[in-house]
Amino acid sequence: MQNDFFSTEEFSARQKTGLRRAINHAAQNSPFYRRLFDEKSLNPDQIETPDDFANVPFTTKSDLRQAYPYGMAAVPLDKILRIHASSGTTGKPIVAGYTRADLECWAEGVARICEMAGVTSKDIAQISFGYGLFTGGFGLHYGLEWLGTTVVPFSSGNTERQLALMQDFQTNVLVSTPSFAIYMAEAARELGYNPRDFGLKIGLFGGEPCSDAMREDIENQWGLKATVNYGLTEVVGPGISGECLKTRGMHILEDIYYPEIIDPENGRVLADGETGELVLTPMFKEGFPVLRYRTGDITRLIPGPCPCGRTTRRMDYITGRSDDMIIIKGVNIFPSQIEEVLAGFPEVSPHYRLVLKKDKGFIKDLEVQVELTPEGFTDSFQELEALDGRIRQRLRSTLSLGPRVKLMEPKSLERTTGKAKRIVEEQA
Ligand code: DLL
Repeated sequence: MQNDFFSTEEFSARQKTGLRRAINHAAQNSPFYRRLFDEKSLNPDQIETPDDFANVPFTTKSDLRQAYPYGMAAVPLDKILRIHASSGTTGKPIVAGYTRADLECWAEGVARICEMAGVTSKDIAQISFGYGLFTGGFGLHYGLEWLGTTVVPFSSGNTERQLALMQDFQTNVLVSTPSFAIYMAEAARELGYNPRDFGLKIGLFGGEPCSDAMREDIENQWGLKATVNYGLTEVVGPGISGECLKTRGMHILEDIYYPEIIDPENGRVLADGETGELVLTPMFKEGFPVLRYRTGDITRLIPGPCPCGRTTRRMDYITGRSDDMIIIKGVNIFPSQIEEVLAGFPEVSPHYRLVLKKDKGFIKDLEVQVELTPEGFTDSFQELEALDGRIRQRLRSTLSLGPRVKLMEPKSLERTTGKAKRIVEEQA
């Protein structure tokens, strides 16, 4: 769509107007931002350039939690047409409310993401995200409808029926988390199907990280082209960025969402190419606006143009969340580093779990539970021990720390129909 091909000047002009609009709307209509601007003695009229914008304080997950349920609203509640919420792992949920204009902007944005991934009005897309407070189901649903695609709103779970309908309805686009796509392929094989016979053409995957190993597995199993898209409830839901068919990072809808990368330690804005925490400002949100929202997601803005010709900047794949960082014996580890090591072993499946043993708030021990593939499984104790040793050694050289490794039988780790839960905490 045309906005993805704007010139740099056009983006700058739109962002300037968009940021002004976002600041004025928040400062005038959101009690949360009115108070914040007062407290910091910030005059919204003096924030004109991106440099001035760096003076606006960040908004955090904890701010949104404290505003539960309607403290972030900037319009009367009768203007809110829909509410979504994200549960997170602890504390109160985060609430997002959408006006009619917000819902339209969201749907159009998601439609752009789907189109970039090669989906057209001729396709039939099965949505295997949960429909409910989670933004995945409804977000993709209205975006795909906007594009004119036929939508099968299956929702998550009930895999056997899901597969049967996929076959009957000639679904050719699968919309789910990457881990559910892997699980469905496994379930299909168990039921005697070859996943490739379903004729899936494109996968729209999001809601959680999709490592190269997961992508390869999904593409090989289903014979489809896997694309990844990104978003979060606090800013809108899915539809903030997504891959084109070149699959070299996710194009951000920069005319709607203003991206910044900051150093998570000191909040300094980093240049394109530098890795840090993604901060987003939705520029046209009416219902529950946020300014400079700290997503917690670690990534970078990829410098240079994309070979697809779109001019929107791309963000790289999320390598971790700043709050997912595991600090053990003074060493900082991201789960994605462990995942990368495991991907180098053909004997192990993409299913793994990190068990953290905690004592008085500190992580005392890390156990990496790794599931073997049926081909990697053996009765030979010696072979298993040797594999365990090789994995441990590779982890030690990557992480500067040797966690315990526990090899698990094939299909023994729990599967989810939504986002995979990789980290489990236990009290020592
Ligand atoms: O997961 C929105 C979404 C739904 C995006 C469906 C794409 C598809 P939340 O439940 O609020 O919203 O979770 C947001 O999930 O901050 C990231 O940490 C993570 N996440 C989402 N997409 C990706 C992705 C939805 N493509 C949180 N890669 C975000 C890595 C992702 N992490």
